[in-house]
Amino acid sequence: MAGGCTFLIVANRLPVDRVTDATGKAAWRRSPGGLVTAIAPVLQRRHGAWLGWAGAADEDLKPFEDDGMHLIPVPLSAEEVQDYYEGFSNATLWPLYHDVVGEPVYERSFWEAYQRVNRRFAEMAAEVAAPGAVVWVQDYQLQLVPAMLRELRPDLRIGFFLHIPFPPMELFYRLPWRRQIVEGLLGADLVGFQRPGAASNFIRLCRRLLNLKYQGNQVFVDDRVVRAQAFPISVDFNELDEVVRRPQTWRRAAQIREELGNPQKILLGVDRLDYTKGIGQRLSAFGELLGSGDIAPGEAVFVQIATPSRERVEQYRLLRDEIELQVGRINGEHARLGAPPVHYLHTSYSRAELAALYCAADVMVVTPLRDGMNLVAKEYVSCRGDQQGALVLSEFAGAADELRQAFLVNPYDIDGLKKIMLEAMRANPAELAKRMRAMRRRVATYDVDRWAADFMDALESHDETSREGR
Ligand code: ADQ
Repeated sequence: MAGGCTFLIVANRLPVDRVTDATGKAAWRRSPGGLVTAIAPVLQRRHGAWLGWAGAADEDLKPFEDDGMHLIPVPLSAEEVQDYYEGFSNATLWPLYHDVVGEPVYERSFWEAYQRVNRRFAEMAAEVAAPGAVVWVQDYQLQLVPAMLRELRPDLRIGFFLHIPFPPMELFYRLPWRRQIVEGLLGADLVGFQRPGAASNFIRLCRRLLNLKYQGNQVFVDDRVVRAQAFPISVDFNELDEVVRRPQTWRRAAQIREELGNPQKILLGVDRLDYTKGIGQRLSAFGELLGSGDIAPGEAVFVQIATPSRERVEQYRLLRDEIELQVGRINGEHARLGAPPVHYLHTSYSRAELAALYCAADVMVVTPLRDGMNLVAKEYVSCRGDQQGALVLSEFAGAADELRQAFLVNPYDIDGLKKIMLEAMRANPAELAKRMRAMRRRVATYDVDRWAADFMDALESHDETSREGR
């Protein structure tokens, strides 16, 4: 059975959040975040549809239109949310794919739910896709969908993009269902990753685990060719660049500085509260610099914005307690009345306010232990049209491949982190400008439109000619 959608996005979540307006009526609002910004314009241009979960358990919603997009909700029961989403996706795959920086939970009931929910997504996609339609499946929650969908609808062109890292073979091998996951992904014509290293990890795995032949970035599966390639995701450079051209953004940045007591230097971290982001490491380094007197009292403040996430997963609750303890300890030891050195906030900000924070920050500290890309680093660069500001960036973020002029650091090395944070604080304006100019050139060229266009071009040009090298 085929439907009428010629272009379909399949993602765990729909690109909208439910909000209640002033009259108490429920409405939908486009979700913040990179993926939606990147894909919504492509979807609107192609009059496509987006299939995903609406965010609440046990509800059966009809398809609806919002913001020029046709949205098709996929229902999930409370138990499925627990086992497929919080369980297999966020307690098994997330830590495993991030180099085991958290301990993965291998639970058979989670796997059962993952398969069941992936099948539901595939069946619903098969029903609405028009003959020969293009279907773009997103991220680690839906890795079985490509093969399930291909089985139901071999006529479709299927792309898959993984937003998080893909681990080295030695780690991936631990997964009891490793074979099924790789076979699931191989249902796609094109499997996209953030970094070239992730694509090579995947290709090596196809060879070792499934004994498949490959050449360059092509893997040969039965009579098909699957391409595995890197497409580093990016941000809407022009949108941010435009926001910071408005004088009110800089006025707000100056006001933020004032509110923080006009310190010489403001250091900033903006992250989802996640154990992969290295928040504890950067706070340790900052605390030690205060303790040793390398940073004088009142010289610098650290603003850490940490949006709580996945709070029903135990590791996330523990992390939150740990970070709160650490902030409390640093402030207890080093604060003066009314002037804490660490400002720790859970607030969710508008784009304009976030841009003002980026403009106010002398040093942006991005220190994940592992990260697929990290959009915050690219957003900071996009906002610094004044060519100032220093970016301290972990070598283990995908963004480090492109932002080579950042102050690169190994976040596990606390002494190294201290040194580089000081270096970034003390760098002279000419050096900062040189680094920032180069990074801005990169992000301006490889922006999010380019990412989506490159992926779609590769997917749509994937045809029989790919087999020439066989
Ligand atoms: P995340 O792990 O969520 O994304 P990141 O890439 O940094 O990480 O994106 C976070 C986004 O949320 C940014 O756009 C940021 O501005 C926004 N944000 C964070 N805190 C906020 C706050 N308090 N208020 C408002 N906005 C806030 C996953 C992968 C990444 C990959 C992206 C995209 O883990 O590696 O870069 O997907 O593929």
